[in-house]
Amino acid sequence: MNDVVISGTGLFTPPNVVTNAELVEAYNAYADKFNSENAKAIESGELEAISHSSVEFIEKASGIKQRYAMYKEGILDIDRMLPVVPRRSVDELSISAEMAVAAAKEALTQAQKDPHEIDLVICGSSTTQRHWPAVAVEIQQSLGCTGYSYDMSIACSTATFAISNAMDALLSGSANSVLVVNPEYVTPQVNFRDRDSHFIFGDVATAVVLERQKTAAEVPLFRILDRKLKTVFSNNIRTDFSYLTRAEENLTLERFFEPDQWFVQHGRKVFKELLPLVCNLVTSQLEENKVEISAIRRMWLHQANINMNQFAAQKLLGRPAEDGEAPIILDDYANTASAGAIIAFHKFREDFSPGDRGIICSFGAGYSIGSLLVEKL
Ligand code: CO8
Repeated sequence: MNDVVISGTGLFTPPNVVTNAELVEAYNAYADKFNSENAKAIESGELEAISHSSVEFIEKASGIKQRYAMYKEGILDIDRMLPVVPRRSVDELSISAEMAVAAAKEALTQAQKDPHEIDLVICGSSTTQRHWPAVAVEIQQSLGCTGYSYDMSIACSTATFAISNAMDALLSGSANSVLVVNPEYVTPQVNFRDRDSHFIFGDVATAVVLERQKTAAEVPLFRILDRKLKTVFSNNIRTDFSYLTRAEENLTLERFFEPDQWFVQHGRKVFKELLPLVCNLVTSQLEENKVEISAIRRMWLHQANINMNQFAAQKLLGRPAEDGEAPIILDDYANTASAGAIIAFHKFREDFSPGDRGIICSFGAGYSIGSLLVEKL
């Protein structure tokens, strides 16, 4: 029998808050400056004027009220609109590792596990700090974990896909206790000059400890009854930022700041195309496991957009979700890529009783969808 359990979760919240009002004020000042500096070209029709952003739009269209940032300085400076990220020496912990280690410590404490009992660390993130050495190995060393570790990425579904990998390792016997960490240091990849997306993301890190029930301490446990993964190619959420940019012909510094080097999406298309895929996947997962939707107490959904979550929950339940059935953390954290569903699970599960079931479901770029059917033991 599959006896893989989640025995602990952790959350690291960065120290700085950036509100919608602050972001919009900076964006609008940038737009005014751009429009006045390009007045002639705009008047002649050569360039289009940039419209203002609005706090009301952001909250209504996304449900986001604020986000957290590891480094706030620079984000609101209209001549920069990027965090000022201090360069760290190779002897210091990298930013992603620092965030992950903080979340991991909470998850390990919850699971009552010593770091040396962890023999696999999977670091999953949409925004990998570097390619090698794997950040997971750095985290493994910093915590004092044994065994092996690796990095992986499948955008917003990275956490659920990483948990699925952890299950494979536990069930095959290649690991006995797994730490999955998701440091999402996303603000440096956000184009704060883009009206459609300047408000979407925030920084955070989450962590999950997984093991087999027989090794777990007497702590609240969630058994993973089933996991289901799916990917379908789409260009609607994309970044072309890569080491290849540096090797392009006719390279200039400006090239690194062109639109395709940032996060880019066609939000409406994503909304329309991804939701049916998500609902079909969860519905078929429940059918395959002979679980009625009425037996699902909570859905910890990916946190990209409040309207999207309400739509998905209503479609699956056949009625609007009631309080607590599909909790939202977007207002506080914004979209934190792969960490969103795990933040919701971390914050909203204490009221579960033995036998209660829920779904942790992520969805995002790729497209990628990962759904975990869990039961409180
Ligand atoms: N202020 C005021 N008005 C605005 C603004 C703004 N900031 N932005 C757009 N508008 C205007 C538009 O111009 C448009 O005006 P008009 O009707 O006159 O043309 C109007 O508002 C409506 O625009 P939209 O149709 O685009 O607005 P929507 O209601 O669709 O909301 C959203 C836009 C919020 C983007 C919405 O479409 C959405 O959230 N869609 C789902 C997106 C999604 O789930 N994406 C997943 C992304 S996460 C992921 O997988 C990425 C992982 C990688 C992470 C990397 C991190 C950097």
